[in-house]
Amino acid sequence: MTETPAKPVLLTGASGALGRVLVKSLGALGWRMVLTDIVPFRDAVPDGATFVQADLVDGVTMLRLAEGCGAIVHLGGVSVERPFEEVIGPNIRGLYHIYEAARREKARVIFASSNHSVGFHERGESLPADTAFLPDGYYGLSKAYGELMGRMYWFKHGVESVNVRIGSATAEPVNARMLASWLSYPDFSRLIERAVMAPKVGHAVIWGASANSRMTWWRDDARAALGWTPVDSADPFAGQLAGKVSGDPVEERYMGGAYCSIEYTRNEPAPVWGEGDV
Ligand code: 15L
Repeated sequence: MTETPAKPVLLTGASGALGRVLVKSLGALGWRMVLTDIVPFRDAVPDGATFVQADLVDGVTMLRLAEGCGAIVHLGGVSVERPFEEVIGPNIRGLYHIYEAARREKARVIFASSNHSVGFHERGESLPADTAFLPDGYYGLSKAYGELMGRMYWFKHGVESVNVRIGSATAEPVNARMLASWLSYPDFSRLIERAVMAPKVGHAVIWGASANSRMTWWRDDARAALGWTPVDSADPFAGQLAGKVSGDPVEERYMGGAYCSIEYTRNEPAPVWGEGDV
């Protein structure tokens, strides 16, 4: 039996695709978990876990659910590009409730950030974890704000966070972009496990991608401090996916892919970040 966390872990977004992956993998390790989501949880709830259907916007319930927890794995909220008014409640107000709960419980937050917080960086760049945020929409903007909220709670209250900028976490890669951005479910599960179990993390940023040889976009994060090394790779899919591109120049230019072209209204190409007057 591997080591388990000393206190239960609150997992938000438990009913989503990645939540269900974690419930299974962490449940199999014998972790005690409090699961929550705005929609019902339809899989079997593992021994040692309970599920409570709740809205992140309900701060009192979030405080109650976090009681006695040592870590909050926060996957909940809007997880795709949506209009501003839909994003603001779950991803900003809801996140504030999570950080307040973490402050009260002296719990660590594992925040599901996203590559879309830096999505308008060009694919030819190689970004360190402290690169400038360059969100590609309201969703990516909420993730950048979320990382900054964690930074504020770390400096002001000593609340630790691991901000995982997830690339594309799916069962298999499905297009050429994902030959770089893909994060396998097993690599994701091991990453979250290490993010909870690592003795000290401070305010850490991790690029959430597997060991893909095309993953030249992101570098220099806190994985060594966590003891996480991805082992899977999208490389075996290169033959079938290398030509699977959209033909949309905006989508193919930037790391954020299709999210960059949603409601895009520029007529001339944007300058490259950091070169010239941006
Ligand atoms: C994300 O942040 C989304 O949650 C997911 O649905 C994918 O779009 C992923 O990014 C991606 O960029 O592939």
